[in-house]
Amino acid sequence: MTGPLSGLRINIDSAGLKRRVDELALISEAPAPVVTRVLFSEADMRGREYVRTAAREAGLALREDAVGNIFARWEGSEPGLPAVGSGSHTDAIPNAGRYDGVVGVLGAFESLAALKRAGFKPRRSLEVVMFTAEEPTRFGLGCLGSRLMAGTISVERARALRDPEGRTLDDLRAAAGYSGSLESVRLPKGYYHSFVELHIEQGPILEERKVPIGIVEHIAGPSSYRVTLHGEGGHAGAVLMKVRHDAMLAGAEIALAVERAALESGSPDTVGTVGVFRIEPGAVNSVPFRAYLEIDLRDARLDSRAKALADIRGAADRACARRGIRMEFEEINADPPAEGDPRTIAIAEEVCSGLGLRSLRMVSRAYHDSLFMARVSPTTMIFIPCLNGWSHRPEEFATTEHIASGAEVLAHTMAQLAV
Ligand code: HGY
Ligand code: MN
Ligand code: MN
Repeated sequence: MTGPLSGLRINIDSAGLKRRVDELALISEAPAPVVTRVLFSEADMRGREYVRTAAREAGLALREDAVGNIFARWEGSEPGLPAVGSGSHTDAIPNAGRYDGVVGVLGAFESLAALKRAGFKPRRSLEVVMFTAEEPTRFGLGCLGSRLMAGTISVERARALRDPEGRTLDDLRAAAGYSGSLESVRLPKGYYHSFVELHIEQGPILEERKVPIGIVEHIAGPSSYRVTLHGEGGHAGAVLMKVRHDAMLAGAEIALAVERAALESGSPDTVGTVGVFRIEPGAVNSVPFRAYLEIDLRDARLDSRAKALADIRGAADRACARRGIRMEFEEINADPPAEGDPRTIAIAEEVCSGLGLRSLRMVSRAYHDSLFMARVSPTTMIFIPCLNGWSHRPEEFATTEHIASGAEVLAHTMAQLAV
């Protein structure tokens, strides 16, 4: 390390970090090895308690905001200065793995604990955030906590969100013990000097290239849509094919149009997924009268994402016209991509070379809370490899060595930013 940190000897307690990741994985709505922790579920609440304990063990001071973002802070010698931030999430979609988000929360706690053990004295405060609702499972919209912190979602829109049982954000956060105005979640301007999130890559590139660290210079822009299709039901034996208005088949055509539009968008980064597809009444001998789909469409560039969406909408309109189906096509979210901050990226790269670790600049195709932190602070992400690029499945895996390297790079990067 160069400059004021040259004598800093940071030792990551890799065994302790791995143990904590494995302990948190056991806090789940599903039996091991499956991890599921949906926002404000009983498992999420137990997971939050685990995070609070881990933060205290790392010697950090805790506060929580009105929607349950948890802030773990190490006050610097000049506490009035904008802080250096890090963090990620611990909520998990159904049938998830144990590393997505968790590495960036528990790993950041360990990074700060290692800096404390090394005798580092930060000028700027260092703060780790456990963001509420990074996953869209509860309300259909991801990154709710960081969107509210960054002010990229209106309080009215957040208040209008409903979960599948019709419960509101206000209902659920009150039941979880959170109060205060949603307006208070927004960060004051310039709150963070910089923000660096540690995360598994959720893709195969680092593993394929045998590179231990990725540094994110661009986060793809996510969008999602909900489609409701109204057809005509009836007896599977009695309604002849020529007179049917089968909502499920219209949905099937739309799902295939999503795949075709992503493949033909002209950009290698366009990805389209129909991850939710429900039909009613759901009886083998009854023609589906209604279908409901949710479409996830992303790209590193807005123009090719827009082209893919136009193709999908056109195909959907044609399929519904031909089949006599009424369609409601509603945008849930359509966010622009984010750029990593060049100076923060350069510091992370310099840290890697100082540690003798190869690094690779990358695009993140998954979205993260950093997508929204980049709206309010110079931001980058540190990626570590994961087995076969797998994520959002129980086979998700990252080695203890890679997790520790990620935490070590994060520690040095945050220290460089905090002096
Ligand atoms: O879907 C995503 O990209 C993130 O993992 N929630
Ligand atoms: Mn995820
Ligand atoms: Mn994640």
